[in-house]
Amino acid sequence: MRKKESNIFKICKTTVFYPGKDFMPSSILLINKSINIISTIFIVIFLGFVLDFINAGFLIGNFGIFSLLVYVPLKVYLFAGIYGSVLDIVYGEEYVLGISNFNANAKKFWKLYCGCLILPFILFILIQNVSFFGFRVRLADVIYFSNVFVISFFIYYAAKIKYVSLSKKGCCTILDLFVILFCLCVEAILYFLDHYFALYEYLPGNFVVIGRLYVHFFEFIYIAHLFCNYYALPAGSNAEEKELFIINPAGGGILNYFGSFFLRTYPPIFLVLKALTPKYYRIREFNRVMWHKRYFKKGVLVAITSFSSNSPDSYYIAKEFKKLGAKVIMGGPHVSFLPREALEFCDSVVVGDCTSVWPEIIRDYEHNCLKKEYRGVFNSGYPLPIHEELMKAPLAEVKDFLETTRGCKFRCDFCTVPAICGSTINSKPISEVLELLSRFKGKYKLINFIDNNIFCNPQYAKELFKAMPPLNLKWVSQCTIDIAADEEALKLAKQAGCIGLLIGYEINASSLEKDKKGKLSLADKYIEYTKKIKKAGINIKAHFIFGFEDDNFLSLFKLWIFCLRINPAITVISFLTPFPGTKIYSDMLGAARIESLNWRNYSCQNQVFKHKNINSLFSLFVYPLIYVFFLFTTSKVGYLLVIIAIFVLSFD
Ligand code: B12
Repeated sequence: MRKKESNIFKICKTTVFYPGKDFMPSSILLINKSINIISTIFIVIFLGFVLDFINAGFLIGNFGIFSLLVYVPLKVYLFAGIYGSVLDIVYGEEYVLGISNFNANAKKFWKLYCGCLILPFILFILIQNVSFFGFRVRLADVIYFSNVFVISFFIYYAAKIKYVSLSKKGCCTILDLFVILFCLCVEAILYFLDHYFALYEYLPGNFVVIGRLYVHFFEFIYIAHLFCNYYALPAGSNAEEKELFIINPAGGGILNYFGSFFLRTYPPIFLVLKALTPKYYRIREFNRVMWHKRYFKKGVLVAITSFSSNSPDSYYIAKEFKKLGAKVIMGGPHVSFLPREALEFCDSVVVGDCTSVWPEIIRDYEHNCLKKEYRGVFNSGYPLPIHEELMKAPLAEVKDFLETTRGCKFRCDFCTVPAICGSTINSKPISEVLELLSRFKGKYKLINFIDNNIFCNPQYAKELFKAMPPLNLKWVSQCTIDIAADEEALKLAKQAGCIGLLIGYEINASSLEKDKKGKLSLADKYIEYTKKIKKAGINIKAHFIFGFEDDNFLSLFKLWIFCLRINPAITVISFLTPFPGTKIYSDMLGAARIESLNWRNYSCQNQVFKHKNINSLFSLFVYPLIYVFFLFTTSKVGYLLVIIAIFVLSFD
């Protein structure tokens, strides 16, 4: 006869220890889901940490109680935005926490958090001179308790909604309560360790503060789940709906990986696909996200854009979606040259431009007859639907897809553009460019043209520059240095608002690469042309490449001296990378010189091929130092960063 089990044990049995129908008890799943969500909003935790850090480390010390005038509004914005966005994520309204919906949510819920954050401070002012067990309450304590207060207020607010109460059966298991209490305790312990035993003096970078914030937000999301599971699904979200997931996975290489979250621009391809996809598709965008398995979904169409350095992430995501039965299409400058490799992971590949084939792909998808490969016409110009989409899409998205020409007059053997665009140079109708730019007038101070080379069609460029002054826009773009040979073009560019050009110098005047034809043969004129561009009042972001045939550490030193003479606004030194589709890729492959085909390393920051003078292991450790050394010692921005660093470090 089985022994009569006590209540607690029964509950634990059902919720934790004994596998019921679903192996994983709801709480464990909830913990897992909450960790998933929290890591997609890591940027907010980081912002919360920076806010607390600046407040505790600077504002309070210098402005005392007045620091609250800065701290509280920012904290309200952060919590209100998080609160609303967690609800969005839990309901499936949004998959990813985007800045746009974050702002919208902050506006929606700020009053709620204004109340709960101000209350503790009023209390503080009242109990200023009171001490508890010999501890005098300090402002920092109040800041901490305000966080706990937020959680408790969140519970009250959610419980206030009649539909749901903690006591409702199945709403909250013992384990859930244990998880919440456990987190609150961990938070309290971390707080006291931090504040009363100065743990931060032992641990670098205040891990304790960010750890405490992480736990704090975890609680937040965990409780959000507990309540939201019982809300009715919002109107309008139906399962029949056709969904298109557009994904731009994070790039490879440390700089690119974190750059992907903080600095990444809005991928132009997203706007192209949105313009060409029928409006009855619900489109979900994944650009600046740390990918998580909770994003995988069956029954959807998935479009993944990949260049070499993010292709391993792209392949992993494609494979997992395909396993679920979703249909996966890939495209971009990497898979266009290695379609067979991509087809091992996805259903279809678009080689070249998708504008001419995407409507056919949608049709084939809806008739369940997708082909393995779709050959788009490379560089197929600027179809009107895309311009129309750009004319109505949010400026925050369009600003990263301002393109006047596509293609380049040079055919450098390390660049993919000649293979992507062929010898044709496509110029967008100037009327369309001006119409689009007029949307930015008075709204954006600075815009960026993504042209590979804004001076690839000099006639067109000068005509455009002549028409731009009335827009009163400042702009930057990529350009080849031969613009300096055309005084008129340089003057017109400046009058049109050009303040900076990214110029691919690639080599210095003493490099043997200059004997090759093309833009590198201009190397002897680099100093003269640089002076002309600077004299025209245009800043230079100088890009150099290390790793050419005869490069060695002496040539690197000469390159450094050359950069000092150029003294651009920013110096960027990349490592020669044989991208698929480039001449050096096929040459090196043919000569069996490629050492690594781990595409993550194809981010211009790693040596992936054998070099007679440079050892790849050596460059692995030295390249980041070379990158920073060249930036800090040869460029104006570098000098500024050094001064700021000295200023901040001299603060202690
Ligand atoms: C704008 C641009 C950028 C922008 C934004 C790129 C983005 N997509 O988010 C910024 C400045 C951020 C950037 C950064 C880098 N870039 Co860049 N960039 C370009 C540039 C000039 C234009 C790309 C673009 O957006 N064109 C407009 C859109 C509409 O066209 P598209 O992206 O080319 O896509 C077309 C087709 O490929 C296809 N397609 C593309 N994706 C998909 C997806 C699907 C599902 C389908 C069906 C079709 C499809 O259809 C599109 C048009 O119809 C290209 C050069 C070029 N002309 O292609 C280099 C280029 C893509 N960049 C390149 C590189 C190497 C980089 C960096 C690694 C450089 C570095 N050192 O850091 C970084 C990577 C940063 C990161 N993301 O992590 C290389 C890529 C080579 C490779 N095989 O990987 C290129 C080709 C330049 C070159 N000279 O070789 N870049």
